[in-house]
Amino acid sequence: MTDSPVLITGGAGFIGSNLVDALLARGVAVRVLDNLSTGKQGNLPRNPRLELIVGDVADPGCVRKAVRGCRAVVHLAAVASVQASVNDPVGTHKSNLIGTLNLCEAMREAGVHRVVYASSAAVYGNNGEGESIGEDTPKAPLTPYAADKLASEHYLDFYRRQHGLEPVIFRFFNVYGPRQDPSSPYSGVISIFTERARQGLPITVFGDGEQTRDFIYIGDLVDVLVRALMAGQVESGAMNVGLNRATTLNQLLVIIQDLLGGLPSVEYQPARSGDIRHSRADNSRLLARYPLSEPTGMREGLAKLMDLS
Ligand code: NAD
Ligand code: UD2
Repeated sequence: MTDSPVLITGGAGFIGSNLVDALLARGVAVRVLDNLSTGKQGNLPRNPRLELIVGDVADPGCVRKAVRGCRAVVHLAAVASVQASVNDPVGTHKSNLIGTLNLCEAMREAGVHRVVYASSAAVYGNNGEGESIGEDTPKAPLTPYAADKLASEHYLDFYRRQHGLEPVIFRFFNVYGPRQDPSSPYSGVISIFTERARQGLPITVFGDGEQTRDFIYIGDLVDVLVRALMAGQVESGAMNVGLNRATTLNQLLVIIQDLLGGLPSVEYQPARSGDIRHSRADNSRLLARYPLSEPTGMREGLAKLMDLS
């Protein structure tokens, strides 16, 4: 194995910092490029094999410097909040699309081929609701965030055809686990519920709590990301990353209550406008390529997240 680092853009964030830990544990050197907008230096371990470049993917010079000498890239840097993209489409576009283009150009120049990309189930909008959503479901990017994710997929595919890039495009469903930031009302529901439950603060459910999501534990996601980085060959086309399992918010709350031995008050408010009722990944393409032997169950994942296992 060469000693050149894997570059993780957005490596100081929730998913990125968990991936950093996994790669370092496997003896892989890591370079992180992060502007620390939502990521934190404190998410990263002190390790001589880890280098942090504080900089912006929207800055081509900075991306060029970060890519130089790397063996592969995992591109996670983005403004991950859909609401932020609705409030500031131009500002978030610089991170979420221009950042991807800068990376493609820098990789082409440096002769780096492999890039694992974090797209999102948001590209499907409300299509496929109630079914398990396959990759060929018509796309309906309803927000600037989703439009930039889908456009990034297309640009990566252009660089694959034109310049020999090897993109692995993953559409993440709902990821949860340690270091997911609960501080915004639009943070992942599990990070909000568990944080509030532990602090004894009231919990708000938008709607009747019977909406479902396909939650995947960060450890399982990271495992897939590492395998995609190391894979000999990759195929074109995007892959859903989810477990094809539906969990209601009410079921989540029961498990959290069970694990903590109680729950603060739970208030049901009207559903958020535009909220998706059911979201579940058809993950057959993923499983054919990266089988998940025993994905983490909800109870086990929530226990790990709350440090109870
Ligand atoms: P996060 O906010 O914790 O991580 C994003 C990281 O990117 C942060 O460290 C942030 O500081 C950094 N960043 C943002 N803009 C940047 C820029 N212009 N230049 C450099 N760094 C920048 O969010 P996350 O949940 O870890 O998300 C990681 C990726 O996965 C994102 O691309 C997100 O859109 C995607 N995703 C996440 C989920 C999920 O459930 N968490 C679902 C679908 C897709
Ligand atoms: C996820 C992504 C979003 C986008 C979308 C695409 C996260 C955090 N969000 O949104 O970026 O990709 O998928 O489909 O990954 N809820 C409550 N109480 C709370 C918070 C949330 O009831 O305090 C509800 C919320 O209304 C929704 C469900 O919980 O019905 C899940 O919300 P979420 O923001 O975790 O995830 P989602 O799927 O809406």
